[in-house]
Amino acid sequence: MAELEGLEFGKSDFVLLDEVTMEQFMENLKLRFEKGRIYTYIGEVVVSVNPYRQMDIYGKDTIDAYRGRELYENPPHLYAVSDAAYKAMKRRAKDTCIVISGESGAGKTEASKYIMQYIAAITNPSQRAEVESVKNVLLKSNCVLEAFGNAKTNRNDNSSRFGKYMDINFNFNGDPTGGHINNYLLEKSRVVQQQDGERNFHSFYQVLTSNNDRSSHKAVMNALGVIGFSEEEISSIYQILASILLLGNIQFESDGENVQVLGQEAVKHISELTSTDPDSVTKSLLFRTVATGGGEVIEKGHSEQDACFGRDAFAKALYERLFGWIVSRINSIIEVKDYNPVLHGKNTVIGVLDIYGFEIFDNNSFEQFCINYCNEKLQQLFIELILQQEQGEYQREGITWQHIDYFNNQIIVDLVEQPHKGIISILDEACLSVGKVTDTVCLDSMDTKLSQHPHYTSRKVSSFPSCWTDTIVLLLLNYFLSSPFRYSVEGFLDKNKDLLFQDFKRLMYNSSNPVLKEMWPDGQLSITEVTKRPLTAATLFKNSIVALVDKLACKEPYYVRCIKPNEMKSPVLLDDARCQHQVAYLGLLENVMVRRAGFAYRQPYARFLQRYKMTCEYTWPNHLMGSDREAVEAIVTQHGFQDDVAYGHTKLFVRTPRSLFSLEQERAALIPILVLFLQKVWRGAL
Ligand code: AD9
Ligand code: MG
Repeated sequence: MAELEGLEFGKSDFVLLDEVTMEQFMENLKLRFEKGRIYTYIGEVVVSVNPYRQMDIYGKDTIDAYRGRELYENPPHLYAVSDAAYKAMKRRAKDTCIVISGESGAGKTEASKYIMQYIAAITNPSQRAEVESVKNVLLKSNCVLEAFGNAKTNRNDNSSRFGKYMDINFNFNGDPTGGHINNYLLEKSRVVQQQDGERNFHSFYQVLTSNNDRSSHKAVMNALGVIGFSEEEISSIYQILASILLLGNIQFESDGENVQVLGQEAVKHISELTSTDPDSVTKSLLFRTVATGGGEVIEKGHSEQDACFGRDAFAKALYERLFGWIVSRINSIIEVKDYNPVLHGKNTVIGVLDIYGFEIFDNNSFEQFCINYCNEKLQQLFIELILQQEQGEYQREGITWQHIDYFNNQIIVDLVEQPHKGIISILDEACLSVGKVTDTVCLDSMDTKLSQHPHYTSRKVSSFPSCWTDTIVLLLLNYFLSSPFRYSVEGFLDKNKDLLFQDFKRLMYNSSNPVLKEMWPDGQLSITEVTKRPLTAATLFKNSIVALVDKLACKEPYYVRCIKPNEMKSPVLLDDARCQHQVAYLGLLENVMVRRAGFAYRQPYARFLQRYKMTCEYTWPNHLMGSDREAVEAIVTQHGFQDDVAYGHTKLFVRTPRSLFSLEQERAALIPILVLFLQKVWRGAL
């Protein structure tokens, strides 16, 4: 078992701070970071600081030290919460989930991989082949999803550009039997446009360029094979990637009346790669089929601008569908088959959520709006579940509990998602209305409907610095943030409509490549059958996040809150202001307060006794009391903090951490004496 940390490493749980202030929180965070202690608890929540260096804390020895242990038996670690989630799932048949949050580059994806590796390492001790194969697919899926869903950004060289929630299913033995991945809002605009210094998705470079990318390509090919993609499927994937690259070579030329494709070679290659007819490719790039009011179907030539828009939308959609198809193909391979609950017992689940954290750039667009809305929902769930959990535990243990107030960000969530009045509704209305509605007109409509809302303001409603352009909405999203979020509404309507001409869908559906055809089932609809009011991007995203929150809410949650220490990817710098900001918007101080408002610590009587029995004459060397609870009462009374505790049915609850702290100190002082004593006993000197 790993040694517990000494006091020189700071407090391993923020609940033990003398006072809950930002200053003390930061002091402890900094001290621990400097000493290489990147994990610290708030109760059962793990706060993790990205070390930006390889740490020797994930090996087999460490896994063994945490396996089957309680949280407080070892120094804080991801493995301890993974084990807690696993134990709850196995022993109590509870569905659990581990929610990992934090901003870009804070270490979420790395954490999710360590968690999965831990679960893989502690399961299937008998090495059954079918379980090993499920574990393999689950682990290898990360490599494939990262290749297609991650990209180098200015904040993170391996930034996930999609949200991921993975359920791992377990049988009654506690071994993985399968899983399911949900993906959220892939940032597909990156396919056609990247900010300075950023790259497209890794997958494009892996087939083309530098040594590093080439070796990753080998790993991806290997992973695809291990997961069970057929050769035909793998070559289709790379044919689609090549087609997207070639679409980027296509330009248009207009003589004022007609528009032509420049780049016939590219068209020819695309048609070969997608198994479609070259004339049909050209036609769908230049024309769109429209149904007139009288029910007639006509072909309308694109303007040069529309043709460019169509080409880009096609490239983005090809990539998005490819990504979605890869995920669903993995799902079909790892889905639990032939599970009979009567024969096999309850099928339990651990969910792991690695989703984008709050994003605040200088210029925030539709994607940031969606991502930040998602974080508001998760933040709300975090506060509700943490409190619910506390209250539930007190109730179960028969302890009286004083309800404490907390900020409920429902008001902000409502501002975004409420039917008719919320921002998404107003956006949708603008997208679906006939006639020319611009981003600015839509902003006017928001101003009219929302100007009275305490968390909404815009240029029309307040006065802002002149450097902020006309099309600015300012939303005071998130209570914890000292500075407000600004979004530029420019491009909101186009991104929300997410229009792709039906002609492209039909083109792909008519491909003679069955893999490609499968990705475009909606291509079989004729233009008159196509719904005139498709769900918008924001509404689809909202629906998926509501479903996600419902999924999480019915599970026992465990949290990992990741902090990015600095912008330079430095292993030695903890930037005070940057970290304070994250501590604030993750609501960590509030989390500590909630935890302390009740009983900061609780332990089953037997565990408490085991740990502290040597500090009391009635329990050491022999336990002279009747029950474990009575023995614990003797320890508490001898140390004089009987007014600071409550006795539950199975656990002792300690209100202020200081009581436990002094007990810990006494224990730490006694251990060397006891070791000496025991050595003497062993040597026969006593
Ligand atoms: V984003 O929202 O997807 O842009 P993440 O996922 O929060 O972001 P990621 O896990 O990708 O961040 O971590 C960023 C980089 O930090 C990694 O590529 C590693 O180089 C580094 N990192 C993060 N966690 C660890 C760790 N526990 N040990 C060593 C780490 N390096
Ligand atoms: Mg990530």
